[in-house]
Amino acid sequence: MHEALKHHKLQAWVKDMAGMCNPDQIVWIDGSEDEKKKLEQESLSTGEIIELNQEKLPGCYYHRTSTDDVARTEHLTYICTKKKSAAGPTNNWLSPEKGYEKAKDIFQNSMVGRTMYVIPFSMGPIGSEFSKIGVELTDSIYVVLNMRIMTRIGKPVLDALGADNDFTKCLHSKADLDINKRLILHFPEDNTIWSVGSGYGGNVLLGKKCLSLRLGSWLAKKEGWLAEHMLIMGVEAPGGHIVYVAAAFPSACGKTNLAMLVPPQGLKIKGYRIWTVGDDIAWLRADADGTLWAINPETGFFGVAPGTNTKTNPNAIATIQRNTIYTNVLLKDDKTVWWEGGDGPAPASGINWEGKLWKPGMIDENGNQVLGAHPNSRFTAPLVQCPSISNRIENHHGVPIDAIIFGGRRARLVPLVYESFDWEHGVFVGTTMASERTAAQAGLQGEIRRDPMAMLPFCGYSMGLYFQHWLDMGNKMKKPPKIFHVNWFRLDDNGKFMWPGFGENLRVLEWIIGRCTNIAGAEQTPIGYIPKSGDLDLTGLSINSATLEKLLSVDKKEWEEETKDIEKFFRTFGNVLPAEIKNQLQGLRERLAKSK
Ligand code: O2Y
Ligand code: MN
Repeated sequence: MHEALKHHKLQAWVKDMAGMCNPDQIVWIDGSEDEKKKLEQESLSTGEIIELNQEKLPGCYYHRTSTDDVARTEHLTYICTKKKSAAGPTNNWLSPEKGYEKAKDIFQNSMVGRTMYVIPFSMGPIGSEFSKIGVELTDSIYVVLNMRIMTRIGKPVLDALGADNDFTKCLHSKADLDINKRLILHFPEDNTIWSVGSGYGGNVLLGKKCLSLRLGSWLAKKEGWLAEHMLIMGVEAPGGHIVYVAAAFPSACGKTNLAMLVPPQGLKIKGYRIWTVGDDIAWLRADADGTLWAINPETGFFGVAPGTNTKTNPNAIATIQRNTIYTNVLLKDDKTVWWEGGDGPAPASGINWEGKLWKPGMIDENGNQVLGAHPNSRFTAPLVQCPSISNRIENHHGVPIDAIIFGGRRARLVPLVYESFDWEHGVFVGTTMASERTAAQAGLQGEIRRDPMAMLPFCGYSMGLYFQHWLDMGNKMKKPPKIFHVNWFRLDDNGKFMWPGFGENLRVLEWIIGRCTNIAGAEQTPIGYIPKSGDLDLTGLSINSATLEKLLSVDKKEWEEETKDIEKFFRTFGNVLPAEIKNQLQGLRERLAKSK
């Protein structure tokens, strides 16, 4: 008898959900190659996916979603807890009764004429102490094929689940793909996720944002670990020692690019190499050895296509040449794909993300440029295809983290890099993370959006308690990682980036690992330790000394203004904001007041 049949709770739940959704049949996903071929054939026959040019892009497929179903829908995403306060002031909230009731109406009979696929999946290496098992029920083959890439699925997961191990109950149905009947609901008290009415990305690949971050953060708080919106990378220094860092950036700040960084020639010759562990999510645990260890719970990249090219991210381009699912990019006549900011010129024509005939330079009825690819169009590709992939992604114990990096997109004020004084100060730095709109986003220039630890859309409980959890984690470690803040996005008076970014960011990482190994110098400032110009190796980089000085400067007046904005933001969290965080803000003010 198969393990799944022995797991009475799993059997009963599948039966129960099928009773509500009423599929024509139920198929248990085993994860085999045969099964994959069958699913591909079936979804090709219905047009759910389109086969791409198999000579140029072997194993690659194309999928288009509804035009109003192209991104995570935060306003339809809820945390459903008995008490509203448990969800905190920054999440949408419903009571579990209301949540189930509203969603049941939409799930009822939503799978009539369809198949319900049962996908057992593991976030993290199967059997690792870090890992969590989920089972997603879905009526979308696109979801099954994506989950195959993004997670570990099938029989080995059922074997690990055994007869009575716990699992997250994940239910998804496309239903009518109606935005007015779309809900993404999280029931942390029931270890359950319900998603209905969407067929896109973060809304439906329930292992990703829903389990790994929203429910993950809830479980992490309860069990004493961290579920974070962070890339993980190894920086191999000359001599072969690898320092692992985890880094959190708000969306659209180049997390995937940094995770796959290619060292510029000068640093490559010096002996630097980068090892990619993950580009989006990190699960971190303090070990008995007193240090912090991290895994990437995923097995794939779900990366943004526009802007990805051989210059910005050569490793991503190499990764997505095979076994990749492309969603909402432009389909070329030769059945290859293209996107704005990609390689090569725009094709003379193609079918765009909306399924319409497209030619370069087309203008819509409002005078706006018609795009070939949706700005949030994506590639789903296996981690193992990345040329810089770390050989430790299957390591059950993960990798030891020496540095945590928080990042922002700030046109002014925030220096290229600074190091916090200690763990508590570093947590405060994480709570102040923010992005600033640039001139490219007309009308809103200068607007600051705060996104603590890049977790505002993803923390499954009250953010104030989440900050407290970060503080408590510091007490669990004999040697907590050093915490840094970076900002690649400072602009000069002409609106030009002052720092070249991309591969050159390794020069900043070099200083960061130098600080971790006590070999790099720094100057103490009111906001933290900052490299003096000679502390960064800038050999071969043409950057003038005035620019560098500005990039590493702390403007007392502007920082005093910043503290007012931080204080205003902190009011969002009311009296749940930990005293330590308030004290840190006060400490920053006092240091600024004392400085010249
Ligand atoms: O819009 C979506 O559904 C995808 S969102 C996403 C995907 C991969 C990595 N990060 C994100 C994000 O929003 O942070
Ligand atoms: Mn993300």
